[in-house]
Amino acid sequence: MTASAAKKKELDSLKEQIRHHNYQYHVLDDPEIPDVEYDRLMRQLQALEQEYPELVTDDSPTQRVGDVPISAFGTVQHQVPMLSLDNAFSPDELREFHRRVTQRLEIEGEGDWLAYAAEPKLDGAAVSLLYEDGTLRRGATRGDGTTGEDITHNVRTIDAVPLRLIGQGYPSILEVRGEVFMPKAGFEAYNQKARAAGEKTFVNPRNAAAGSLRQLDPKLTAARPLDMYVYSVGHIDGGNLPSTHSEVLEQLQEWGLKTCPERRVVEGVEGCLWFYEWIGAKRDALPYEIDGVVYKVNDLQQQRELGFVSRAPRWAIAHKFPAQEELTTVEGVEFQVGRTGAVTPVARLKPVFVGGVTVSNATLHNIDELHRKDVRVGDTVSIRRAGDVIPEVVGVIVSRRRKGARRVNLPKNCPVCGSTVTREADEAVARCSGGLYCSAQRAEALKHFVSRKAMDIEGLGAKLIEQLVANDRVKTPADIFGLTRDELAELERMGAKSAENVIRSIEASRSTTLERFLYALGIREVGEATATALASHFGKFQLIVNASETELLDVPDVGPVVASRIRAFFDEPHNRLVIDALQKSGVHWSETEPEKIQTTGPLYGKTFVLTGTLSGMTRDEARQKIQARGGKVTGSVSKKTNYVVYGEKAGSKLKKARDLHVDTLDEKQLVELLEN
Ligand code: 5U1
Repeated sequence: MTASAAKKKELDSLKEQIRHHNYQYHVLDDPEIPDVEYDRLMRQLQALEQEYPELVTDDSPTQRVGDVPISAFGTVQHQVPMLSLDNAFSPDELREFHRRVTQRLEIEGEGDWLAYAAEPKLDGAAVSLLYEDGTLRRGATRGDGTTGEDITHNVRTIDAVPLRLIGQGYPSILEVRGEVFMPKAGFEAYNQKARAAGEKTFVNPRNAAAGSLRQLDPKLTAARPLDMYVYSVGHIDGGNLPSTHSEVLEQLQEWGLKTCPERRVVEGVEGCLWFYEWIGAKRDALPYEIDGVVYKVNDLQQQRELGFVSRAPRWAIAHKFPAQEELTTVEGVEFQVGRTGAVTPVARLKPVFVGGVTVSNATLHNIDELHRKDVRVGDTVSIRRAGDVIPEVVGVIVSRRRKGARRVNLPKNCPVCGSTVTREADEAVARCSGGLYCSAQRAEALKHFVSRKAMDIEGLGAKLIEQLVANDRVKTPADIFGLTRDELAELERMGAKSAENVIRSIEASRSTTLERFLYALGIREVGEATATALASHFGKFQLIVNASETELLDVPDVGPVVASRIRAFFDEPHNRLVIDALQKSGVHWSETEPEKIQTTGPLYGKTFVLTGTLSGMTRDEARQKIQARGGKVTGSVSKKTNYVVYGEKAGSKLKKARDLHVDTLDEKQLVELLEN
């Protein structure tokens, strides 16, 4: 073999391996190797390709993101039209559809055995992918169903879209269709980042997907967290497919294309309705947004018999969920004050039924967002309520704006306590400077204090706290422990029995744990995990109160910002008074010895950061082992860090380690170091 033939062989083998791992990771959601190993393979391939540019092929895993933006989208003619779906909005409309199907197929009786393939209807953008001899040649939008736009450069950047099919037996021409979507987590994270940076947010995951695909620069698309499920086949040539829709999808999955895992074959209308209920119950927990379900006659021969009407097949229907977006009018904009003083604009709305509930308030997030969307009192706005997410104003229907619609500005003073509202230069959030003088902040702090994961005082709900704060009966958390049954019984919506129950919960909450107590204090940036880490590191409350920022940085998960917030909290005399009062009123917990910080041992003087999931031990066990040998484990990577230990799905800390040239250890290397 010549040298270059040997290199080509090596290159092909690397590409094959990477394709296999892409499939395991993106399609089957079952990675076989850690991310770092995948990165190594990828880097090996890149290095080889750099050395032998003549061996770079279009379907190489390194060639997802092109260098050059395109100047305009070309058009694509769909050989087989991309159809749309008829909708059913009720079980009766679904029954009507089934009746039409059975009648056309000349099925006698109810046809309640007829097989339908049922799938979620994703809220994304329909896309066609064309494979020639297994290589992705073209990606296109649906357009008007006949003519779409060429978005090949962008679909190539989506990890779930294979640049080459795997396995065998695919037709020489295989065109598949499916939905490109932005998973909920990616959508929320993108919007949060955009909001904080004062940039435009996406109105919903569908726009996010469609907008991302319509970028001229593929680098922009590559930075968006897009995914794709395929759900049908368009044009094929030079090959055969199975005879039912469900088997076709299984076959596509075997060739490396990703299909929605939440799909079932069901029988008749009752089966379809079962699926609708089943997926509806799971809807909020699904990682992607759906707006209904799709039922398709499963047998492809029957599909052909049924045919089409205008642009929609007679063999499929979308059963829609109630709308998640609706129009209504803004009756006012008020500013709410949260636990940490954040002043948030909230639109008061003419009540509207959306996403299954009546909505009369919607968040506008912050004043910049309100101004960017230019929401005015009197405007007609689109409201979105998806799952258990707080309803939000998507945008204004400017064409319906009436004369005199009133603009809204950030108040100079807190609407609750009158203290000055301030805003730091680099923050989108404005805050009331009143601290615990502000009754709104007090009420929110108290609601947090009694909440389930904090002191867990059952029965002391939001309404009750608001009453107690309004009549100045409770000013600080310590006052809760002085409440009597009789005074509670006199409050609105309380009786002797409920008052008795609340008193009993207050009583029980006196005996708590150090981590719950720390969390209950509501220190900014100290969530449950940090409270637990502080408690197990220091063991004793007073040690935390007295800890310097440097000592706090020794706690895993505590970085400089968190350390300074903790220090500032305990430096505030007012907070110390409240803590004293709480302890005097009998709030107590058991304490432990602080974790031993060794001053000797083979790892003495070395600082470690742990990231990702380890397989042979938990991160906590790894921390204990390092500490037992004199090492220190901290939560954030800096130039002073000696080692970053990474497990699977390691994230930004590993990247930071590489950026700062900090040594990294995988689990095996850590074990070796511990054994030395
Ligand atoms: N899940 C799914 N969504 N969706 C959309 N299947 C599906 N099928 C479609 C469309 C437009 O059309 C086929 C019936 C061709």
